[in-house]
Amino acid sequence: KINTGVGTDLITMTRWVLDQQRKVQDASGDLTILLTAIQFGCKFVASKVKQAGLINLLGLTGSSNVQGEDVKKLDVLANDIFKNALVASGKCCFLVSEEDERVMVIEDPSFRGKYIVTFDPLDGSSNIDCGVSIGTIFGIFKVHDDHAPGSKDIIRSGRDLVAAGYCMYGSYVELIVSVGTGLHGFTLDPAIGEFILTHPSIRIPSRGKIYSINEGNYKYFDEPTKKYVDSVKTKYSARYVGSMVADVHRTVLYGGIFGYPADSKSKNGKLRILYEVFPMAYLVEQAGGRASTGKQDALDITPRHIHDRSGVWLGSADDVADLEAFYRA
Ligand code: AHM
Ligand code: MG
Repeated sequence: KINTGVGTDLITMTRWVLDQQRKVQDASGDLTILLTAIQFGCKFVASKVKQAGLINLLGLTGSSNVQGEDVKKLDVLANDIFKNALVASGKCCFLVSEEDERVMVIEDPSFRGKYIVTFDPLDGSSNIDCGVSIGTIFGIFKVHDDHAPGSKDIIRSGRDLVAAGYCMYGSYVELIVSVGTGLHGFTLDPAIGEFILTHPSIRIPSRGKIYSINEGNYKYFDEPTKKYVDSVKTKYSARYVGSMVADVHRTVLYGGIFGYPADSKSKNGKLRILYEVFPMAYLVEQAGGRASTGKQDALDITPRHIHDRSGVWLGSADDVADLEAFYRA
């Protein structure tokens, strides 16, 4: 090989997905096309996030989303960007977005495909206005029967995911994905506009030294959560961004535990099963970590409604096991 002093054989995400596709079940190229659309959405949103402070995208639109929370302009934009990109891919039949109360059904047969994408287009809304890391989270399911897609394809266990990922818009832009063959990280090279494989086969340390939870909710925590938090606070460091993508990303790279449990204020937790809990649980498991409600594996939940929530703990396998022990005691 000629040594030019710079890397000339970069593994872009598209190249990597094509490689994976030769190894996994989907040999049609459809998943590759779908992931290309998602990459495009992430790059588009990343550029808007960067400009947000300058071009007056910040602030409220005056409307609220289906959970009754204020919607920021950037959330709306990100939602539109991802919906347009996903529909245009021609590989989806249903889209479930945090920002839309109803499932988006792709009726046009020429644009309809076999995948269901669940996504939170811009998570971490409380951090948008101050320029702290935010992200996109997505999960991908496949319909049972191409000819008769229905609600049974959407309301299902997390074990049925065929792929998932998140993109963090932080001090750098990182797209973390799994298609069921481990967890891999790609960093956006802004100069060439490509996601480059920088973190192949990520493994979460089996034990960490960081706990990440909104301790301002302590008085609402149930007894096992209080006891667990009390047990780690004397020996671990506390880190909490308040953006799930940033908190999970740190947990994936450094180890430790992230939790947003169900408590007396948020009876079912805060995070949504289909597009927050499931994708993150899947990704963490792909890296050798664990995700649990405290009582069962998070991927084994089956939601009843598309916007259902659940408590979740995820991260290093030994740390999650410690937490679960408090629930069994
Ligand atoms: P959002 O979808 O409105 O942005 O809320 C989800 C976010 C997560 O990113 C984060 O883990 C959590 O809410 C933080 O909640 P809190 O501010 O209650 O600690
Ligand atoms: Mg969210």
